[in-house]
Amino acid sequence: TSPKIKVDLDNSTGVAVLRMQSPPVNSLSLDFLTEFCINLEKLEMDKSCRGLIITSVSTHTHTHTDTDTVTQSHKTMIHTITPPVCVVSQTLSKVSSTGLDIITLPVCVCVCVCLVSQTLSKVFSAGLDIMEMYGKSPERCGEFWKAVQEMWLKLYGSNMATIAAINGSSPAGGCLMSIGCDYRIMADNPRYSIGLNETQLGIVAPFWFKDTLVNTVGNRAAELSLELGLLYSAPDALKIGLVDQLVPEDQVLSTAQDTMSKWLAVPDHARQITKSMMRKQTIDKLLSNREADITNFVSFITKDSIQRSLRMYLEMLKSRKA
Ligand code: CO8
Repeated sequence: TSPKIKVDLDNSTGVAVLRMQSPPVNSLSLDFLTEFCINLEKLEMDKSCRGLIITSVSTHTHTHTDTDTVTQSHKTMIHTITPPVCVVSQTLSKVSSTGLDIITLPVCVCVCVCLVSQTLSKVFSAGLDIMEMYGKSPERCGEFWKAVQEMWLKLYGSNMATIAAINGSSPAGGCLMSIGCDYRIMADNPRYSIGLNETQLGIVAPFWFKDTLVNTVGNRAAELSLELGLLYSAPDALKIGLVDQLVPEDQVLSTAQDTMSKWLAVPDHARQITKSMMRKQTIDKLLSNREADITNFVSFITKDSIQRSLRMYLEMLKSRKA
């Protein structure tokens, strides 16, 4: 199977970019989480790596040639074109760079290479893979949950400076991954949402999800957000401090790179000790309750009523599509 994660470490800056590339929605399956943790561990041990940016991308390459009038699918595509690799007709590039009065575009000829697939470009991560929690044996559920814990422990406790470059929706486990980082930059697109929406699925975010959210947005916002299972649009997420900054979609990664240089200007040891001082208590709480947390998860998720909730949620996802 092809890798679900691609890591590029720039030795001159000491910054690694980890791209999630598991279509259609970067859901966190056991395989994905295992690969994620292996990559994180490698970077953690590599003394030349000081900063980590996590983002979503697909290697899907879309080549398109057309002589027709611009259609809806062209419009969608234009949004996802990454400028450096986009070769388009004069008219099209002009219009797309001015922010898009594309409805009035005339007949055009275009040849474009999209770096980001249409499905994946809308999603940072859809969170835990629901199929890993539905109809699985208790043993398998336990193994899966251990991998979820491991992902969070490694990320939340990382010595690297970590930035989430959130270039799409990021519900539930995707949000957990984002708030596990030191800083969050999200695409300024009101269609993208982020939050811990577990209650909407009829399940309960565990205490360490809750603790991470409280540490990020404070008790009251966390309480509202968890009880109602709220998914915040990017602008609303900024308002409550769930993300730190919004930037135009095509600048998410470059802003993360710029921001990272500020984080890396702080001496590593001072930043790391401070980070540990802020996060250690939360991490220790899970470390000392790890087995009990796995047992809780397994007995909760395998309950008939919870399985029914998950089935209904999956059906809702499918029907929404239809
Ligand atoms: N897991 C598995 N499959 C998924 C998931 C997921 N989390 N999300 C989407 N999919 C599937 C869809 O069913 C669909 O499958 P198919 O193509 O076979 O119909 C495919 O991925 C594409 O999905 P969409 O068509 O919905 O794609 P969109 O681009 O329209 O939307 C979204 C993308 C916004 C990400 C949307 O898919 C969505 O909202 N997904 C659900 C996200 C969600 O609610 N995740 C919660 C997971 S639970 C979790 O992370 C924490 C659980 C903590 C457990 C605690 C228990 C004690």
